[in-house]
Amino acid sequence: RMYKRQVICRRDINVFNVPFLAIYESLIPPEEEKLKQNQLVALLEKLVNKEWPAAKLYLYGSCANSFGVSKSDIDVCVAIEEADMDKAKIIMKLADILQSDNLQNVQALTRARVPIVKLMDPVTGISCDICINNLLAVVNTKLLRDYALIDPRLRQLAFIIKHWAKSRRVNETYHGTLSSYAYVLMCIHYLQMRRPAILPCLQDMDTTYCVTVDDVNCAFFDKVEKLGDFGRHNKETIAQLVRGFFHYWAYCHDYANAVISVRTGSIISKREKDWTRRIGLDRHLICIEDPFETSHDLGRVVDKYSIKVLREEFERAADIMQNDPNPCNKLFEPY
Ligand code: 3AT
Ligand code: MG
Repeated sequence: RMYKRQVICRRDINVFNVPFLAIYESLIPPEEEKLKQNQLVALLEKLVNKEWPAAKLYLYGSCANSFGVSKSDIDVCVAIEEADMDKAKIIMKLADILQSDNLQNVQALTRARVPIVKLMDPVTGISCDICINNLLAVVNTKLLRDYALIDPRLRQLAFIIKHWAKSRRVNETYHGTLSSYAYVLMCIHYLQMRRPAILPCLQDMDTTYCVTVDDVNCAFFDKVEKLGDFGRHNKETIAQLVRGFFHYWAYCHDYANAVISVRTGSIISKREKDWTRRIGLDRHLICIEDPFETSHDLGRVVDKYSIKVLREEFERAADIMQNDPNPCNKLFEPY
């Protein structure tokens, strides 16, 4: 009798695979969006090259890392070798140039951590942020894209987690919650830690790609097509992974001592990184190591109020995945 009861009570999480995959599919950008993005980049390249003929444009962030949902803004990096001019001045000049060509709402944000020009293209309706020489972001974009090619479950999981974070308003760094980049790293790390592993640790393998950017050596294995079907020994489904991800961040992560590290494919200790004390504004209440700028904690935006909000949201999501009859709606209910 006991046995029977257990079988009846345990819900089969796999009935939610189909609706979760349907949500994922609905978020994928249609092909024509890519064409419009390329059209805008071509226009920007033409304008930038008039002033700086040797400058190169790179797409980075979600329009290039394969974790972009439909109707996202695009992130563009202009690489200029002009050491004598400071970034703020280049940004001002760039804004001037773009202003004079039919682009709308051109704003130069020179005081941001990463100075950018923001604009909207009325022809394609796409908004865009342009930064100067932020090549580490171009490299971390490639790392994320390469991880996404290894197992389809990463892109599915990350789309669902990003969609949840936006719906629940915990994807707002200016309010002390986490960036999309941080959430994708959390997903990669989670899949690296599964047993059997669903993702390898590319920075721990033979180097096939290597660049040095701003004195940071970025080296990893990028021949991901050679990995075959790396995660095949792990049969976990998307619904199980969504449930497991939230359960981990709600009830298993050691917030007091642990740092998640995609670079090593493991958990490392705060002590080892000297992230145990608050220094300036860095409180290290949730620690996510940047894969290349290893002194950089992507959780540093989180403060003593927003950590509570974040952890309550993880618990809410974990409980919904565990008990709610309709988790695919409840999870994404607007906050
Ligand atoms: P959205 O779809 O726009 O929410 P995204 O991946 O484009 O997601 P962001 O616009 O927040 O994310 O950031 C754009 C890129 O900038 C992503 C990553 O390559 C880089 N980036 C963002 N935050 C950091 C950071 N704190 N450190 C290093 N690189 C970062
Ligand atoms: Mg973006």
